[in-house]
Amino acid sequence: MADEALSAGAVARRLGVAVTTLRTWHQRYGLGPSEHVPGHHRRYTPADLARLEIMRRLTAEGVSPAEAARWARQAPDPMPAATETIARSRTRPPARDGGGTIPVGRAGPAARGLARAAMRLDAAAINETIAHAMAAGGVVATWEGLLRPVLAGIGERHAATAGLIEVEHLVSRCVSEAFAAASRAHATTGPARILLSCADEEQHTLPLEALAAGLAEAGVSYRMLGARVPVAALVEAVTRTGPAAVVLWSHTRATADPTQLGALLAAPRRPLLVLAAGPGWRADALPAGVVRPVDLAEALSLAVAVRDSLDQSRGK
Ligand code: B12
Repeated sequence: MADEALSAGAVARRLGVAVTTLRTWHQRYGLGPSEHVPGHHRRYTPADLARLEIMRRLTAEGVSPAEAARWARQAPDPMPAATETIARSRTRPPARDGGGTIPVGRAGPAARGLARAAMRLDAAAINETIAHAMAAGGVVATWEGLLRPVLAGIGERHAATAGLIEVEHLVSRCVSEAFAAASRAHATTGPARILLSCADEEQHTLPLEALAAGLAEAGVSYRMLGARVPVAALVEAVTRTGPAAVVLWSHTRATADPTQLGALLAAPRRPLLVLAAGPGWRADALPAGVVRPVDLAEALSLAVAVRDSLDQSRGK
């Protein structure tokens, strides 16, 4: 190990960060050099380097340094042969998933089966499991009991190992397709009074797709703008279509700029209800008049209530 160990300067160059940043990560988060040769400065081992690469990558993605450090410290030691590749790469995961399982907490056997199918990248089994759950229990039960635990488990494993990206993508794709099929199966008529949109730069669409499928199941028409909607485009859509409710999804702090909500409230055709949905939004930073649902069921019932009150006021 000794001849593979690196000085702080060499590590800083490889990672593209300042030596002072390395020092801060060492002092504040315990991510320092672990090799000690008496009479010399401590040096960074390949395992130290792999942990620092996770730290660099996650902080660059907007994860807080304290949270990134927690994941970095939990990362398993890489194989020596893999370390060089890891250190050179900016985008590849620092440790590859070597099998294992996706944790699903207390979720039932269907979720465990889905997690196993996901690990095998078995799209047919994933699709079948989701379709079966949708047919048996509907959108909310499928989301809460099956999909959410597996998605959260994938996120957990990914954060700890930086692996499973292929699993995350395949499962996301299958979930999207299942929700799209459910939405088509319950095709609604009448004006779309609910507008669904992701915040600017937000790529996490699945919860919004769950809401869309839930609305379709409840017979409520909606319009879905999908991922990464710039605020000007969102306001334009509101101005042109005059929705009664707008649901703006933000999954991470990085996309939760409350001025987007302010723009909706100031739009010429201000919606009756503006929902800030998703874990990105900070409850204490929302403009007055914005509602923050806690889960899919609440978002659904608020949207259905708006539709019902409009129908009543129009004497339908
Ligand atoms: C699938 C996934 C992706 C897919 C998304 C595909 C898609 N079409 O949506 C892809 C691959 C695109 C992706 C990209 C990225 N991702 Co991602 N992703 C996930 C994953 C695994 C699941 C997301 C999801 O659908 N969650 C749904 C449930 C599981 O989330 P939940 O928090 O429990 O949600 C509850 C609340 O939101 C609440 N709720 C409150 N109001 C409402 C309203 C409604 C209507 C609903 C339904 C629910 C609800 O109820 C929900 C449960 O029902 C998560 C892990 C996770 N735990 O979420 C990471 C995760 C969100 N991603 C993460 C990251 C870092 C990224 C990337 C930056 C990675 C990268 N290097 O590019 C990019 C982000 C790009 C961007 N700018 O948006 C991090 C975020 C860390 C952070 N705190 O900031 C996570 C947490 C993974 C991790 N642990 O590191 N991701």
